[in-house]
Amino acid sequence: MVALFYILIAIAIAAGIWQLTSIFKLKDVVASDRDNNIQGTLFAVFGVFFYIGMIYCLIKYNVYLLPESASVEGEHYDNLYMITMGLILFVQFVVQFLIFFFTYKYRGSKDRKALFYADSHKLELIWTVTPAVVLTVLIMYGLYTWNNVMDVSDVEDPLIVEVYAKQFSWEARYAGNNNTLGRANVRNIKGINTMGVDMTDPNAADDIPVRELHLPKGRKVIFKFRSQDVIHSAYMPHFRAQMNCVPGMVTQFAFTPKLTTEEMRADAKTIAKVEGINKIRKENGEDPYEFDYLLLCNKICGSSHYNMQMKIVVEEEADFNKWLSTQKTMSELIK
Ligand SMILES: [Cu+2]
Repeated sequence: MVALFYILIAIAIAAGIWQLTSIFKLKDVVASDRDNNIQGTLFAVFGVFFYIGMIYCLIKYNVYLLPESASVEGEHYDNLYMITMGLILFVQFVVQFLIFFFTYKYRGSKDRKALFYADSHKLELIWTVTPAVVLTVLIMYGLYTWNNVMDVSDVEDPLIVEVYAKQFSWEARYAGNNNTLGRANVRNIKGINTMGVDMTDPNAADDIPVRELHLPKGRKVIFKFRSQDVIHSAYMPHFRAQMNCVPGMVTQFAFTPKLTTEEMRADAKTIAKVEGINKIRKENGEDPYEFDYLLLCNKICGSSHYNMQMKIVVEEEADFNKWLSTQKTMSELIK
């Protein structure tokens, strides 16, 4: 088998050398008008197929886009995405057309001579300044959006939630009545204190550990992310949020949920998506699926990475408070 492999390599090298040497014969060969016409037409036909394929994919794969943002801040993210995609597609449509069209129009011909054209300062100025201005505006809007989710210094009455990542599950902790999380360290992990909360810290007693994330609609939530072992990434696609969870440090992110789980289930795009999933599930003889917000891990963090998910329930603030009051505090759990 190995010998055959070597023979094949030797044949490939020999064929390569033979092909390379045939370049020297080309110096006396000039493409005829017939050759140029064939090549030019083929290029134009390819251009048409290129556009058909692109438009087909844009329409067909549109269903894979997420439904409307479930957070207020996510709207800016979506705007940025739509503006960027709009610009890219516009430039792409125009530039590709020009490339295909001019290649066809100015295909080789015996009667045509190339024009010597050194440069145009005016043209160069236009194609340098235009992208610079457009990119500056986009980056400024991006920075505004970034500050919106990162700078929480002037937020009134936010909800503080810790999200704790570990191989291979999520845990969360609410800051309790004082809205201040107790200190935590991986060295304090013992028994049911699975997040390593420092019980000597007075702020820790009223903290509420949970295995399902509930969020109130319309109130800004500040997430504090920690990891027990490796780098994970807390990914909440419906809220357009993602932040790395890094061992030994606390990272953060903030957003304001704007659609409850029930409202998102009634969204036309969500309904269509769920119907599509359930059709496949039915064919496989599986139970139907119901939409829920999810927290996922978006870092390949180990063999069961795919298993890292936690359900997120967004509800009206009164329902949220009712649910939170039924959960046990750290001091109730650790006596
Ligand atoms: Cu992970």
